[in-house]
Amino acid sequence: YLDRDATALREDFGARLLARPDEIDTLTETERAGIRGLAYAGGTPFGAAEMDKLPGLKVIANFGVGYDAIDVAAASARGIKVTNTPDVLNDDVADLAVGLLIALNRRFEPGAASIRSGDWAAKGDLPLGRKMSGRRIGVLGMGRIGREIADRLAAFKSEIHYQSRSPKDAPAGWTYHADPVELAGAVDDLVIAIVGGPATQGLVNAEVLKALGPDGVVVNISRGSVIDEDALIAALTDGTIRGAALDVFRGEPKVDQRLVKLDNLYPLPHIGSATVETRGAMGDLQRRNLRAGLDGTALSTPVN
Ligand code: 8YV
Repeated sequence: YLDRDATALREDFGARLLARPDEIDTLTETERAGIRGLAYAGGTPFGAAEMDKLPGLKVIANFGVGYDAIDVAAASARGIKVTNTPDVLNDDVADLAVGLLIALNRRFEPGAASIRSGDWAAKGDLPLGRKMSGRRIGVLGMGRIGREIADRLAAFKSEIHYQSRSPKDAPAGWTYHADPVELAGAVDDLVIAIVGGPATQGLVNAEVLKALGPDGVVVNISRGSVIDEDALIAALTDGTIRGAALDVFRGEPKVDQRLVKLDNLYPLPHIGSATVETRGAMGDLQRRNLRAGLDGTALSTPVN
């Protein structure tokens, strides 16, 4: 949160900050009964057990487009509205995905490291990178963010391939694939932009990585759960694929130390939406939803 958003939640809604859902247990029964709205942020699961501790809860306003941490079915069963913050972050997340593809193919991190270590002067130039413009790119998940990524990559002269539940109304020349293995087999690099949650758990597995092949790189800006991280570690270690850039991790913010040690991994700490502009827009939308949920008026961006 920006300071102004935390302040607005406190001052306009009388909100108090709980660092984690289990801190609900530190509240008195009267305090818990008085809570009608929840401004939620982060990936800690929030399910039926947590909801049952807050009998007056009317609305959970998630700070983020992905609401896989929240058990929406449990909320619906209790008459609790859930909202999210779609669209306002599409540009930032898509920018990051394209930036990561360029960083991997043009070897930004090894380049910067060779200057910092003095290796450039001492040992000379680094091995060459790969041309990014014109690479065939597979976008896994053609939702709002996937579409922004593909539009940007089309401007980089990429051939666009995608996989989603059904073919989209996409520009001529974009190719739909029915499954992730077929998609990976048809492209040079793979960008993951699909929703998290049980339905996509481990979707990018050893078979998909093998189909991508030894010249391919993977970028993930969606949820760590979508990649089978053990399979990814193996593929990065044995050269099944060339590299990966991840903004999201299974069990984040803790990151598997086997991954961290790999020099063909470019890791970022979940910063897809982390700009002043976008976090401000997310905060505004979250508070609009929170207010509407409390007042019982129309929600801007309802989930259930
Ligand atoms: C986070 C995100 O919500 O929108 C999403 O789904 O993953 C991010 O924008 C943000 O980091 C706040 O937790």
